[in-house]
Amino acid sequence: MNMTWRWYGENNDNITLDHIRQIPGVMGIVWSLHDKVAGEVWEMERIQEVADQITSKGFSTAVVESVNVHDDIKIGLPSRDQYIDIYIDTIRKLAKVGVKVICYNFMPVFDWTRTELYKELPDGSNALFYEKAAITDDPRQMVDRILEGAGKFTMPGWEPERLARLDELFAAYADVTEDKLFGNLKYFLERIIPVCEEVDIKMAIHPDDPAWPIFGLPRIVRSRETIQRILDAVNSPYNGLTFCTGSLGSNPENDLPAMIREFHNRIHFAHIRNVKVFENGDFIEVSHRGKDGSVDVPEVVRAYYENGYQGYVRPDHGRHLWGEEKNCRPGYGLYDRALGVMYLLGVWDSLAQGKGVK
Ligand code: CS2
Ligand code: MN
Repeated sequence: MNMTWRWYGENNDNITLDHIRQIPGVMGIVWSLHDKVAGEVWEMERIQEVADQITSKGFSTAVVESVNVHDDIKIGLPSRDQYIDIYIDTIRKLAKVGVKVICYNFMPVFDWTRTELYKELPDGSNALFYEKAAITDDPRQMVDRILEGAGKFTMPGWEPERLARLDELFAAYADVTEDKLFGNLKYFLERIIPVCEEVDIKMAIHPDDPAWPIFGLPRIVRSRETIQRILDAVNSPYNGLTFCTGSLGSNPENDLPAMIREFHNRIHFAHIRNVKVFENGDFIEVSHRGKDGSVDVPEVVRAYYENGYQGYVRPDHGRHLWGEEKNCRPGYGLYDRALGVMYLLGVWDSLAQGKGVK
């Protein structure tokens, strides 16, 4: 288990590399060029600059999250080829600074979707919340609420310029069915995976969050069956997964430890977080501790441990604690994620010492 931490870059995150150095066990930084919108060229100098910042503090640069996929690729427009060429160019450049895994998603229009960013938990902390009944037919309401809550930071997938064109985007996806979206993913993978094999970078698709279709948009990475279909579409270890227990765990039908046991050879990046799913299907993000939510986190870690998992791991979203929501990124505060690292390593270390932690 190679522990990492997602960092948004200098002047783009309230947490610094020096803070991260003080969290025990973190070996690598999960990074990106966050000012780049999907389809933009990543200049080598910019890549090198961030990679140098990271390595100068003793961290590995091995994981990039995300290189976002342009909507034209997901929609399957003729212009997709030019955007795939740019994607390939970025893959090749990232290989030069030691990148081994690229996390990406193939969700139409939105990345993760929530109805509230600061929902209070019984202990007085607050966290990202999804209320099924608050998702109406009109996504505009939700978008405005999220953008307002994000404060000074631009969140990946929630770029205001892009979301200003919401109607246009929805219209472009109008005839993109689940099968068509899957076909477009396959087309994309067939072009990029040979390059990944050549430069030794593993692609790791992130599941849809939440794990069901919303606003009539298809979602194709949401269950055991849909994941199997993607892995089979291009059957190479370089076509792999980011296994996010928070995203997949939003649907209690997903048996997460069983899926890890089944797919571990193709999991290159593990996002571990906990969600509490209510009977009506609403869910809220909670601490990483298994007992606090619906995800059996110790069993998740055990499934990795027992399969000799050596890939990258990070705590995913955390709650906002001790008032930090005033200046941190939603879901990406310091405290709960640091507690998460320690919890995950605690479970792992106990297993490694043969003590079992049922
Ligand atoms: C994050 C995602 O919320 C999450 O689980 O890990 O937003 C993730 O960064 C993207 O979907 C990857 O492209
Ligand atoms: Mn995730």
